[in-house]
Amino acid sequence: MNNLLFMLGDLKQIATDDYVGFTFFVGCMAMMAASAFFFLSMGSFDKKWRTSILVSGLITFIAAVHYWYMRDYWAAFEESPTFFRYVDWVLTVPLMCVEFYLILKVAGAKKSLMWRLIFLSVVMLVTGYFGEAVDRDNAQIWGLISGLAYFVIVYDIWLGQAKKLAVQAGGAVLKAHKTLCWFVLVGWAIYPLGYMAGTPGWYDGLNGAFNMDVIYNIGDAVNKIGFGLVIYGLAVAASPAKPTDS
Ligand SMILES: *C/C=C(C)/C=C/C=C(C)/C=C/C1=C(C)CCCC1(C)C
Repeated sequence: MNNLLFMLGDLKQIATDDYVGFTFFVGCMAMMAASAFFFLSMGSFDKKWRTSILVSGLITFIAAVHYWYMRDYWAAFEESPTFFRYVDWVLTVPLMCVEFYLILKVAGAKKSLMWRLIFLSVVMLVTGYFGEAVDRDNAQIWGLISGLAYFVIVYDIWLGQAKKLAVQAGGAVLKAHKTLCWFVLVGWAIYPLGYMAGTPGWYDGLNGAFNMDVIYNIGDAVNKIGFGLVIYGLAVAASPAKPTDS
């Protein structure tokens, strides 16, 4: 923790063969660019979509700030910035749950749905953190509990209450909901792969062929920016065309 505070704001060089550091750097840029895009596009949408777009921008912006620090941390120590990583996730993943709620509000989604998803996501992340940082010897047990919370989220949005609301809403909302569901099922599944690459007892035999941070960085770019673009697409599809658009 002392090291952590010591190096903040320090600018370090990225070695040309440091591909992990490179993905932190590119990730940071991509998150910044996406944030600018979402924030600047907000004004052009119908009022009811602005909060959703704002949240998309907040997700990538929070990630951009964390990537800034993670990039530095990696450059200084060549060590996984696990602490920053999980602080980032514990802020941004609940915001992704809020996105589900926001788009389903038109069909009468209740706050309880949002809190349920947020709670599950926090359980998923806190147990993951324990396996990765606190109690690595039991990484498999923590990973299993985390995975269970993940499955409940997947169930809720694909088949549970959220799904019913999406069907009620129909049209562009249903379509966007479906796409977000795919992101959670396939895009989020990237993370347990990273976890297994970074904790003992899974595919140790491959001897570091996969780098946990690279996998996480790819997952973040796909999911955070992808999620935001789905919401953006929904806002475009569901906003009445202005006369000047023709
Ligand atoms: C923007 C960040 C996102 C969308 C992060 C998502 C993270 C996960 C879905 C992590 C899931 C994990 C498991 C399902 C089991 C192993 C431990 C985790 C935390 C890596």
